[in-house]
Amino acid sequence: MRERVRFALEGAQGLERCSQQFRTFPAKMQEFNEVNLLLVHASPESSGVPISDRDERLRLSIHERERLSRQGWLELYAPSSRDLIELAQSLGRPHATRAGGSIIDRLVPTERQQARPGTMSYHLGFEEFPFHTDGAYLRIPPRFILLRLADGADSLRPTLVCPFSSLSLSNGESETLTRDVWVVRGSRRPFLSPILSDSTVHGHTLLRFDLFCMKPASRRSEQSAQILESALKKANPVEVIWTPNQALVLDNWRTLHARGEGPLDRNEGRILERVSVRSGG
Ligand SMILES: O=C(O)CCC(=O)C(=O)O
Repeated sequence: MRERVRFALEGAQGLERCSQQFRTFPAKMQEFNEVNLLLVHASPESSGVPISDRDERLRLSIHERERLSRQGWLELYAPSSRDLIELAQSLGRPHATRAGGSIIDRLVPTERQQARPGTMSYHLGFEEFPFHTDGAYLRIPPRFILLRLADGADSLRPTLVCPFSSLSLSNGESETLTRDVWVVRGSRRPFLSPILSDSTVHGHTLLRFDLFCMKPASRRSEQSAQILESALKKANPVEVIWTPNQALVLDNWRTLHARGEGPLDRNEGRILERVSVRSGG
């Protein structure tokens, strides 16, 4: 049984905008005062979204940071795109996924013929997306991915979330994932990387997995994909059902996500906003 996540937003909808600066659910507003996080601001010129001049910026409470760190993902209340950017700023440095692009991507299910080469839609169209990490083609993939249902959008498709730690791999299987080498393409120069790397970012074990930009460097390395795929088949992912003003934060270095099944073979009005965040910590 998948854990189903649905937002109880009704009570939050009527909040004044000044209360919404605290972004979080009403019951958690007092936690805001606990916050004392370093903010690293995105450069406004690289964003299509205005960066706020307010003194108070939305940020994760200590309690939410702790939950994100424990679970590898977190749901949040973000009533606007600007809120999403501010939350992203509180986690690190938001950046465009493609050079010259906007800081906020709009993810719209697209049929194969119309999709940009290199994207998952190009290979899969309206189908489900398999479990992956985002930006796997980058030497250092974004640390955090923030997703939000765009204003006016609607979707019956869930996003599935699966923290690596929930896969309960044996030590031997984790070692294979750390040892087997893959060729990663999609950025300027291909490079080699294992699926689980201890050496990419000091002090972190980084998970990289996207079979559309990674190929085993040798027959032997195929074993690591089999290990991960078989563990994912048995996994019990969290199923996030999208509702208005809902946002999701993923620790992209240790949590996989997937696009769930849709009821229709066309886009039913789903638009997700996505912000990628660089952060060392
Ligand atoms: O649509 C979703 O639920 C997730 C989208 C996704 O996985 C992606 O674009 O990388």
